Amino acid sequence: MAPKKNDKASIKKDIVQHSVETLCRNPYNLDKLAVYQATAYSVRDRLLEDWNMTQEAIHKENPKRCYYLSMEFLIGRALDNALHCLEVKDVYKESVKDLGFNLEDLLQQERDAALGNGGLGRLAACYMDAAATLDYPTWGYGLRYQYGIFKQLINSDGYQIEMPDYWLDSNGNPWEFPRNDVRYEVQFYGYVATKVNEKGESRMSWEGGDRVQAMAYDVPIPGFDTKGCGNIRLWASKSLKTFDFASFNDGDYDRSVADQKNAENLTSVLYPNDNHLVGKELRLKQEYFFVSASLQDIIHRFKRSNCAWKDFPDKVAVQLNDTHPTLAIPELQRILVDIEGLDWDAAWDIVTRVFAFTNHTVLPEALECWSVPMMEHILPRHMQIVYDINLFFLQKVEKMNSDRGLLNRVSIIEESNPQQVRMAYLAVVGSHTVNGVAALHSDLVKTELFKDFVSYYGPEKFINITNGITPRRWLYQANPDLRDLITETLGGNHWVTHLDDLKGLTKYADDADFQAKWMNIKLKNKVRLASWIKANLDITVDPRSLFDIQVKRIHEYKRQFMNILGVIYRYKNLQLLSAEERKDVTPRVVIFGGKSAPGYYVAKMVIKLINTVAQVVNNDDSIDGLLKVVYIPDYNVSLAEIIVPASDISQHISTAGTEAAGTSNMKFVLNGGLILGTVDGANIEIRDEIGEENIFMFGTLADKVADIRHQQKYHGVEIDPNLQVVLQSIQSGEFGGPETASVFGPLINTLTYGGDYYLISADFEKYLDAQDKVDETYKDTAAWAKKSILCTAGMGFFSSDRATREYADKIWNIKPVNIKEAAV
Ligand code: H53
Repeated sequence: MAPKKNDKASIKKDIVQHSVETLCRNPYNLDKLAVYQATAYSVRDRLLEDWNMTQEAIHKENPKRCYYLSMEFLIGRALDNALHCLEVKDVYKESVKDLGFNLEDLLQQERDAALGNGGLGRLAACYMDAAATLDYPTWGYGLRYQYGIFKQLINSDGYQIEMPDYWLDSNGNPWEFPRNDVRYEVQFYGYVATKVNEKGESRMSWEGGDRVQAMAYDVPIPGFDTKGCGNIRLWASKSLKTFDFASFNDGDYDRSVADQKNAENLTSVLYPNDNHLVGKELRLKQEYFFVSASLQDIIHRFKRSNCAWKDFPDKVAVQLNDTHPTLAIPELQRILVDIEGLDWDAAWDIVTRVFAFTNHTVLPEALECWSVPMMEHILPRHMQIVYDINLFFLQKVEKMNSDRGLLNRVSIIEESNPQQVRMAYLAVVGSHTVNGVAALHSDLVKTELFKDFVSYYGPEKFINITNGITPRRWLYQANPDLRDLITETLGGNHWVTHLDDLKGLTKYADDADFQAKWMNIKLKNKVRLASWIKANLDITVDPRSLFDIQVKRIHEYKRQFMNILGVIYRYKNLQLLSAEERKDVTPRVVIFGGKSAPGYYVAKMVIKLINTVAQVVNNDDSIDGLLKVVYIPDYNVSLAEIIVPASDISQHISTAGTEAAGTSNMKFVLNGGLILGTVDGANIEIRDEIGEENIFMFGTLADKVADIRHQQKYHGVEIDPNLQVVLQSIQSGEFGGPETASVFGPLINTLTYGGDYYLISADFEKYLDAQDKVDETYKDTAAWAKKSILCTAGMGFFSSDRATREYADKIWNIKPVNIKEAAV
């Protein structure tokens, strides 16, 4: 087949053809949605050529491959990204214009693929982008949820309301290829029997129970400046049993389709918790369904290459994105021992050379533990295998050190009632390498979370790979004006795939002309966001104000509560100022966004407080518009693309030692936004790269947090005097009246009676000081511009290309595939 041409006439012809032949629409009566879809199909055709070529190249070369197993991929929209990666955006813009449409309008028709909660899922998407760009033989595996992360509405009382995200609505999804021929059976429940195989050996066998089917859907992931195109294979659950005619004929219509519905429910919804375990049976089934289908597929591909099992680790690397896919460890052991007939030790040697595990959190509430009775019920054979893995591991530990306390501490089984399987420990024992996601976090992983494992295995098994973000989506696509200025200044777009090139901007940091251009672009991006806010929320904000943004999941450890308490403090101070004094005030727009887990009461109260404060502040004419508060509902990837380029300051203010890395911090700084942040996660490395004079850092250090908590436990919390004033104003009903004030009682109690676990009071004064410094610095436009330029210039290290290369070299041991050569 002749390759698709990228001239205007061919593109227009393709779009019209898809309108008629794929969508069955009359070309003279097309709406935006139809033209978006036809355009998407035409782009998909072009991507498909690269996809096929890449897969063929990998097939021919048959190198070692890596599989990235992640329960979440927060991809966002695909069309704009594909147009940029294929470098055809301009010609497409003109083509659809000729057809009477505006490309930017069409892009808005696409629904986000929001198959993730937050940082972990977005990181997976950034790594797939980098792997495709770097031509690595890497595939992602995930689940094709019918409902992505819920849609968030904010009601008129300021509360979060959740609505289902049925993203695969009747319009279909042009960005996936259903693979009707790629299906596997997945088993649940049942019992374990002993069977004699053809060699006369006695083997365990998992019998009975229920079975569902996993069907593959492939999502192409375009690379940049390459013919390569990556792939994420998502599994959907289907029923193995077709329509039940007996029930149907009996008139029991519900029952006739019940099996089908039950099976399909398995991959119906994404669990909406970020950094928090829920422990529901359906979630455990999702996790097993996911790893079972993925491993069957990986093994099927491996077997086609006619290699022996002993070569499996030389052909296959599997990265576990957090503990969610950890059942892959006992599952591979089961396949090798029960089905393939390997002896236990040979199988375990293979398993432990295949898997590697990324830890993304040290928060106790996020560490997955599954109850033993539940696991025994759903996965009886796996439970036995986990017991055996644990037994052999503990025997080895005991040989080295017979301290009973140690055995208890490292046991994969927690001796609680009921017993629990500690998934993170299983992941450590079954993997050859464990990595944290930022330097401080990896340190805490070694010295606290897995301390005993480090003394058993030695420190080499535990490494750090600091997270990275893709510059394609997060600068090249989201900030076209800055992209063009950088490209013009650096003399080409080599930087898009070699982000260290941004260093070249350093020499323009003091150049007044360059500063003016730079700040003008920032202003333009702020105008764009201000227009969005006006159009969608009917709030007027002045783009010349300082834009101060905190957008991320709402969680106590991220301390959005501290931010809004600081806003109240600012508001009360403004009220006290004379007209003369006000002239000296830097006007601010404080912008929040983010979803709370539906069952997370305290986080939902924080949202309510922010909206209640916004209501009062935004309607108070006496403060001369010097402060505005905006809550952007339904924060998602597409909104981030508008929000991130518009920040002057963004806040990353987690209690030290709680945010593993953070990745939105990187996105803001890459776009010339300064950070107000704590000494936590990747903020620290960002400071090291851009220079401490270009970041506002404050707060208790991680190694002091435990002491303060201890102090508070025995001596109570000493509430900061400024904070006291703020809390009193909430309690007195200044925000929302006396009835609303009582609603905030439980929230305020988290600081007082609760023991202020996240150290808001302890950090409050330093936080306010840092905010003062921000205000002062912003008054000097040239100094600010210089900092902003140096921020972007220093961000080379945080490219997902660097991070993915580190995974490839230090963990996966894979090399890029030569796609161009294979294509000839
Ligand atoms: O993973 C991000 C980190 C971030 C961390 C986040 C995360 C989740 O989004 C969900 C579960 C989990 O264990 C960790 O909170 O700090 O940047 C990617 O590594």
